[in-house]
Amino acid sequence: MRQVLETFMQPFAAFAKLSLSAMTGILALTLITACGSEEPKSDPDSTAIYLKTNGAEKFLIEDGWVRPTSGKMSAAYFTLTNLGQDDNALVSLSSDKAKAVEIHMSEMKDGKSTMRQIQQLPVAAGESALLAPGGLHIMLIGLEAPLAEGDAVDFTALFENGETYQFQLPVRAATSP
Ligand SMILES: [Cu+2]
Repeated sequence: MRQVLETFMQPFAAFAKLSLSAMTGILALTLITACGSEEPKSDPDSTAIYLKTNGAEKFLIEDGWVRPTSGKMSAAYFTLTNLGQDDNALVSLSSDKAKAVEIHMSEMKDGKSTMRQIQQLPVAAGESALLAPGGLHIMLIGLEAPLAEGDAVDFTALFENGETYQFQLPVRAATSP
């Protein structure tokens, strides 16, 4: 009788073992999911983009955005910080969404807002350049298609030292005019 009972119990013991390991797996999955929700990507306030060379952070782009438009021109704004040890300058930009991308400066002239192209944007080591409405901005000229909120624009930036970086900015309405 004892022999029979042991044989009978064996499958239950195996089942108990299996379900314990399955539960451990479920617990691990839950932890991964919980950690995943803390990634900066899902945080709408986190807009820091690090431009790296061989793993070293060289530039930081913060609060970047592109103005939505149904026309052929738009502007991009961000704060660019030079994290490197050497002075540098943003020399040129390009984007697959626009025929030309220029660095511009807005100015008031005789009571009128005008803008002019500037050849390069210097950023000293440890310093930041602020691009914002009414001042420095990145001009997108000859847009291939309208830019709507929720879209994203890819840029390639060339710096004075010959390094190029790629980054993406979201299209969104201005938070301040
Ligand atoms: Cu402009």
